[in-house]
Amino acid sequence: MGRGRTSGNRGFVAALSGLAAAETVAALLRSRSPLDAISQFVVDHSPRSLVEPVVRLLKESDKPVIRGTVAAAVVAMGGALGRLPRHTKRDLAVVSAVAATGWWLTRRRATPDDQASVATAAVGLGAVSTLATLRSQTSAALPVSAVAIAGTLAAQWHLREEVACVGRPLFARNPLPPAIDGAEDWPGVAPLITPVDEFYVTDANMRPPIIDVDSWRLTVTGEVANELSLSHDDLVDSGLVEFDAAMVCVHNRLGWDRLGNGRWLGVPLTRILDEAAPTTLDGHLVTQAVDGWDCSIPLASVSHGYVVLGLNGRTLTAAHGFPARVFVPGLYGQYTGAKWLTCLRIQTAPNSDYWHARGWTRGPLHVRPLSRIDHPRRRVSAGSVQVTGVAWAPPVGVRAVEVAVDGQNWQPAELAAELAPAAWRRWRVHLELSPGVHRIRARCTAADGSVQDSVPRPPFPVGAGGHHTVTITAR
Ligand SMILES: Nc1nc2c(c(=O)[nH]1)N[C@H]1C(S)=C(S)[C@@H](COP(=O)(O)O)O[C@H]1N2
Ligand SMILES: [Mo]
Repeated sequence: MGRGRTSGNRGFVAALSGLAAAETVAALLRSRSPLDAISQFVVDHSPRSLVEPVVRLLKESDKPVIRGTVAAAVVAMGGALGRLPRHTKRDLAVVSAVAATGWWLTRRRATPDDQASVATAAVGLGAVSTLATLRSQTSAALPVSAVAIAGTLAAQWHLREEVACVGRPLFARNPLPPAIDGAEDWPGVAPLITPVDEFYVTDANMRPPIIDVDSWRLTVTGEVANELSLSHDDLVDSGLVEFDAAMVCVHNRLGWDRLGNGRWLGVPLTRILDEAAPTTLDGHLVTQAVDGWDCSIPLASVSHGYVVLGLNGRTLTAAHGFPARVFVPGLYGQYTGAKWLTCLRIQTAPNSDYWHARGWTRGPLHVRPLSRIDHPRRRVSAGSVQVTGVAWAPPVGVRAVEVAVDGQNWQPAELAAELAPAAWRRWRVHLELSPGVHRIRARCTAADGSVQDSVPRPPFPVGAGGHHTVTITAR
């Protein structure tokens, strides 16, 4: 009994310490850790039928949960191994197999600046093997576990700081006037420009790749007459254009905030493509990230797109694609271009994109007009109530928003000034609400006359549909 528990703990402690050592070393080397690499493998190999419910259930906390689950599984495996009778050769074989797998996984999707991951894997998993064979006693388990957990938390904290980094100021050739739409004092409505730290983050990466901007180049290649290799300074010096536009994730559900309205800084794609001189006109532009993630856009759809370098007056943060990304306003996020961009390739044949390979339709998938009720969401005092929200229909813009209470007729909402057709538009309506429970719905009409779809539907396969509806108790 006592012996069993002791050796069980030995396995736990060995696995925990190995993982912690790997996390800590990876954070110090600013590299991908084996834990992230295993989690990334899980993400990349999850079928769409699993991804959709996970995104729906966990929202923004999906990655910590995946990482935590993988860590728990590794530690549980260690515990199980430790529980078996001692057998040095077998333990060595198992630990070497785990190390080899970890080493292989850390090299998957590796970035040019990420070669240290090899060292990380070796060091981290070397620690596992050492610790696994250590004849650790129960009394040693507690302090070792404590140190392991502290190391891991410190490493996570270190990387969080890195990801949250605020960019340096960037300036546009055509600075826009201050973003004001007259809705500044409307209650509860989202800000006109979404602050960077509130701007949703969606990607298929466990962590943003860390990129050395001095050696970073954007190459333009494929079916072009002039191949290009542009540095960050080349792009900045070519004159940045400022533009306002909403970016929307196809996973955004009714009432969710998986979209943001940004004031972006970028170089028009047409300017770059004109210089490269494509030799085909009906080809595809493959936008590729440093880690191989890709998304292609038919050349016919890129005319109002940008290579974006900045958001809200500063360089992009790591989470939002530093140093550069492609953004074509009006296309859903997963069809709009790669963050952490490194290559633009013109092809005649379509590409098998990351999401296309996982069962999503081939792009371009256009953002469907939608409106969201921001305020109130639950309770109000009965009487006169201001209902506020945002509506979007990029790139054409919002023509009208209407609201219906308790299944009655649609009534027009007041629209705030339009910042840009591709931006979101704030709206409000004054209602008289009697005490009781009320259901309020909103719908948007785009400038091209298309009306928000009334049929409720999930994000797959063309983006969410239906009317955002809130149930309000007025007292
Ligand atoms: N390299 C890369 N680019 C990417 C993605 C990704 O997973 N990898 N996700 C796309 C998706 S699904 C969306 S919604 C937007 C999100 O951009 P944001 O995180 O800056 O809001 O980036 C797009 N670009
Ligand atoms: Mo997305």
